[in-house]
Amino acid sequence: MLLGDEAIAQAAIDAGMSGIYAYPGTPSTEITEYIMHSKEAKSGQIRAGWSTNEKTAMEAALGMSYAGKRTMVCMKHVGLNVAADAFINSAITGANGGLIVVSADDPSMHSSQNEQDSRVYGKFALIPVLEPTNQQDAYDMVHYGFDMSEKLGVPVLIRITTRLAHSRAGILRKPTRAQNELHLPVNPRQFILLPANARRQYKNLLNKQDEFEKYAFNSGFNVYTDSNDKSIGIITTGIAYNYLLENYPDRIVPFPVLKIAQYPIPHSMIEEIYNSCEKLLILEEGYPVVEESVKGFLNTGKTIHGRLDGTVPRDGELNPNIVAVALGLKNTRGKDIPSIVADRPPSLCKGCPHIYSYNALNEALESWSKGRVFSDIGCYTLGALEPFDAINSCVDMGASITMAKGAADAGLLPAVAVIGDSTFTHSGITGLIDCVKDNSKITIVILDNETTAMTGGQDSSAFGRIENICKGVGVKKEHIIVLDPSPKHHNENIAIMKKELMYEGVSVIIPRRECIQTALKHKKEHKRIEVVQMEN
Ligand SMILES: Cc1ncc(C[n+]2csc(CCOP(=O)(O)OP(=O)(O)O)c2C)c(N)n1
Ligand code: SF4
Repeated sequence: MLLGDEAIAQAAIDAGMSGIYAYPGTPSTEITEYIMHSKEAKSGQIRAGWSTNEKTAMEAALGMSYAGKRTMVCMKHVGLNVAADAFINSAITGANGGLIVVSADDPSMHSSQNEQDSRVYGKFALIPVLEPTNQQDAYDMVHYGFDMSEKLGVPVLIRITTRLAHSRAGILRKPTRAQNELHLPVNPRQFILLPANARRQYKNLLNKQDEFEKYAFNSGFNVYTDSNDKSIGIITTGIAYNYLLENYPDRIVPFPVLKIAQYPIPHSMIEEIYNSCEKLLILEEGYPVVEESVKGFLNTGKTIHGRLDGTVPRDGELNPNIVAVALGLKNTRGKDIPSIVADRPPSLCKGCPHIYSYNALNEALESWSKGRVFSDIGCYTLGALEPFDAINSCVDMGASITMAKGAADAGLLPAVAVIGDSTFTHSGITGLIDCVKDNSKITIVILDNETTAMTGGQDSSAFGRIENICKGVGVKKEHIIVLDPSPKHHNENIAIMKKELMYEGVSVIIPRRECIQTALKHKKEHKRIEVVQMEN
């Protein structure tokens, strides 16, 4: 019984993958964690670990593919924005060893800033996309994806969504196979994207598009199931297929159904269902990608229902009930939530070091008007909520420092950036270099809880090195100040913050105390080791 994420991870191990690169992000994190904890990774047969961000992960995976080995790179959907430069260009260089990119989308934004649909990125890069319907598909598609990547010489994108990543099913495994031997690309110039080569490589990619579609037609992942009642034809993508089946107790849908799980969409399959049915209903998790493309190439006036005409809500994830309503079936929504169940907004853990940093910062800023604290993404984003009401922005990883810089350039003084230690290395450092170059008048607070807490406590790339990094990029030594964010240092911390807020240059304050949750975990591990040692 494996989570969708775990099924992908186990498949990668079984399929002879040599290395996985990733930056954590819900709902993709468990793929890498599963492989990191595997015996293959622990014995050094598979390279597994966290990268500093999604772009470095994507590039390292491309390097491993260049060297002829199978590799995977995993991220949440917004991570693909960070990796996009390398990702799009990897379609042009092509792959040597099998290269799979897994992007985990989060429709309904359970833990994300947006609900972008990674299938669009696949189309943009012009590479094959696989979208599992269930956990077994996810497992099988990794094997298939590595083979396709090696045969066609391109990276393959696997797009999953939250419910698939985080629900379990029984998996039938395939026999394990050996890893590839080290072998360099046959064409030694394919990875050199100088214009003359890039033009050739791009034409190669364009010439492969028909073959990609043939693969999608023949793989068996896209399935057309006919039925006598042609009053409506239903197209589903990914997990939406399950939501459709759940509406029929015997799992037999009385209408023709086209299940799409591999792209580019085979046009002939779409034409078949379109031509044989009176109208279509398109059910897809995320953007109306298939709907728009069907409307685009089969615009002969038949009704096509889906997200664009409001039959299915334009935003948010699907569920069996939304599908029931779209089909005019009985509304299967359960009972209303009883009023005794109160909404519980997320909050910082009791004793979290971020609490004391915000308490001090709020007091230090009392003599200035509100609206000058640019924050970032991590547990500390909860400083936006009551009782703190301490921050004024959260846009994308790294944006705190650069937005504060822009605001300071515009004359908002003091301008403050608040960023976590992992987010700082992910994409804050480059912004800091801009600030140093311009001697921007900003105060940067790097909340160092010595972990990547929000995604479950992964190691932070700059552990023990933040001051040196700041010094190394040119922040003046006397304006790099480490604090202990605890109540007993409250007044002292306010005084230091006030002083740095007055400084007309780049100032970095580093409140440092370990996250309560990882501290507890480390304490338990320590105890366990002591018990084992005593028993021995
Ligand atoms: C581009 C991108 N990648 C990954 C994530 C997922 N994510 C959200 S916050 C975060 C890191 C938080 O770590 P840190 O900055 O140290 O703050 P903490 O949670 O420890 O307070 C990650 C990986 C994301 N939102 N965006
Ligand atoms: S997990 Fe750690 S950083 Fe996040 S709120 Fe809890 S104590 Fe704070």
